Amino acid sequence: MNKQLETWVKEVAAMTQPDAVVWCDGSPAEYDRMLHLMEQSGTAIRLNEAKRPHSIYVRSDPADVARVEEFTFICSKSKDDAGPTNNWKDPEETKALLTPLFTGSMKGRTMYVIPYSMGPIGSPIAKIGVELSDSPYVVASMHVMARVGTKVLEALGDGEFVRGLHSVGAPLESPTQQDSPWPCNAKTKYICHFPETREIWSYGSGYGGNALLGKKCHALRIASVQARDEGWLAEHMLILGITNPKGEKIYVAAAFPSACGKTNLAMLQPTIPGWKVETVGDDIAWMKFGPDGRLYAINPEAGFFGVAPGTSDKSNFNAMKSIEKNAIFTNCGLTPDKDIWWEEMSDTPPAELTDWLRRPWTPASGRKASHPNARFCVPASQCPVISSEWQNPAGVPISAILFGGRRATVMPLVNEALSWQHGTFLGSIMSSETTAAAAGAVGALRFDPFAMLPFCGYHMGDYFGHWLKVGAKADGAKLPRIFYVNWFRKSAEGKFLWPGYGENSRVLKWVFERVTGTATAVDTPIGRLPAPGALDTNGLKVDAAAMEELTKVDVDGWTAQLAEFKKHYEKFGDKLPQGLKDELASLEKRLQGAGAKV
Ligand code: TSX
Ligand code: MN
Repeated sequence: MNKQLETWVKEVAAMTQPDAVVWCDGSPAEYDRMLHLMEQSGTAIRLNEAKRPHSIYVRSDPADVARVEEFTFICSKSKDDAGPTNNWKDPEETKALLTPLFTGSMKGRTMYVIPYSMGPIGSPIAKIGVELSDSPYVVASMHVMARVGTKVLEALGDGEFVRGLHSVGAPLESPTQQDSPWPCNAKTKYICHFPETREIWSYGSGYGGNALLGKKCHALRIASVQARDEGWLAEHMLILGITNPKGEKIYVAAAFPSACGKTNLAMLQPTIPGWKVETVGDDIAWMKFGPDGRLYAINPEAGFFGVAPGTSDKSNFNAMKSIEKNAIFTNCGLTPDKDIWWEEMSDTPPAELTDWLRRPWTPASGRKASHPNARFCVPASQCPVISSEWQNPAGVPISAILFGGRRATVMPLVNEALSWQHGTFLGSIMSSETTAAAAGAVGALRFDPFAMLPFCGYHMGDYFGHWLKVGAKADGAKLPRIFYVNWFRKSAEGKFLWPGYGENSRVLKWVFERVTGTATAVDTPIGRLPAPGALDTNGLKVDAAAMEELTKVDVDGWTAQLAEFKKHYEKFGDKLPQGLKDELASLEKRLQGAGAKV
């Protein structure tokens, strides 16, 4: 038994005062015990065994439905280490602030000790953490999303682990007190990260990224700091394998901001004959250089915790197949025959159901049956196109990295970076246009560099520098090629120019053939665009004018954006690496050379 773990568990139990401490073994019997506990407490409803075997339906408290960025803190010793894009708190002051909250916070509950491995157990890229939580929902979800239990403790031995402390912050003060179906602290929530000591303290929420500490807190915020210190990459990226009709295969990693369809791309069904896409991961990639000098990626997770609304046979057939059994559904609608439903799952909604707020609902209700952040949680192994390599401890060799955003204008369908440094520049200016739904002016650019803005555990300027360093010390010929893609270009009339979804396989094909050296490109001021005819449009119903619009350089549009890029860069002050300043200056020069109106 790991002595440090034993001591820490005792210390936390003394503080939080649970009725019992249970060490999780990770067994299927333990998973079933958690489901039963949730049914008994009113947290979960068992779904129709004939329709959705071995699955449960959960509704959270309306005050606990999403990650709480305004209460998420990076508690590094120096405020400057957290940088301008994170909330910062002093580590000692934070522990002094949170200790009274955690004191007695597990009264009347069980504290579960959840040893977990992010990545295949024993993989040289994997890391171990232990989450202490008073939530059976967290135990069950961690079973799905990570490798948990005794086998992790065996692999840990006397080694180091990330310490994750989690409480829903709703102690039961007396044995007769009626528990809430979704215990949480409606008023007070703190998601605090201590990167220097590899600790996470999460209080008050039982939902998603706030509570399943292996995911965003460990695999991105803490791991990004470990990756910086140890020379690897912890990224908010999907990983897919793509095979051509000859049976040749490459692996691609891709980062997109939210609402760009990362899970859909990871499980894509190609429309072009003979091509195959297989899923390695849909959210996080940990990448390290192998002995051969290539960059290898693992998916540190073991399941998918995906946004449910919008998921359908049309948008993601393989996700719909993945969730047929052994699933945990949160905050969607419940049909009278105890199955789940959410917006866009089917063309015709059920005639009646119960919505996520436990109210009767009909299509005429004029409101949504599911919360926009309703989720499914399922084992990755259930995906029909899961890659045979998804648990390879060595990872998969990455040949290309895609960045992208949701842009109605300016950004072409696909653009290949001129170099690793230029690719890092493209990652740093990743952005989406704000819509009427979000705060700020409609059409203004919202930057989300590398899709890491809410997930980087240190100063983003240093993060950019880390990317440049990784590229500089690698063998350039073996580095992945970098591309910027945009599925969301619109015409002047506001219609999507590109059909997206399965048709994105045409873009993946060009990426594949750039990597293997068989597709042609033209050098432009912004990067390398598909040469005329290089993009496979066989059988595609997109007219020539739209294709032209999708694959040309909008010199004036790019030029107009330079000022926004500069303003975005000013945030990072003197931590903005010289290499990125150089890239911005070179881009400006190339655009001027192309006759941009200044
Ligand atoms: O996921 C999406 N992808 C990637 C798929 C592999 N979405 C959904 C985004 C929200 C999660 C997309 N939406 C994509 C896309 O490529 N493209 C679009 C925009 C679009 C929407 C509807 C149509 C076309 C484009 N419909 C018709 O053309 C009929
Ligand atoms: Mn994500």
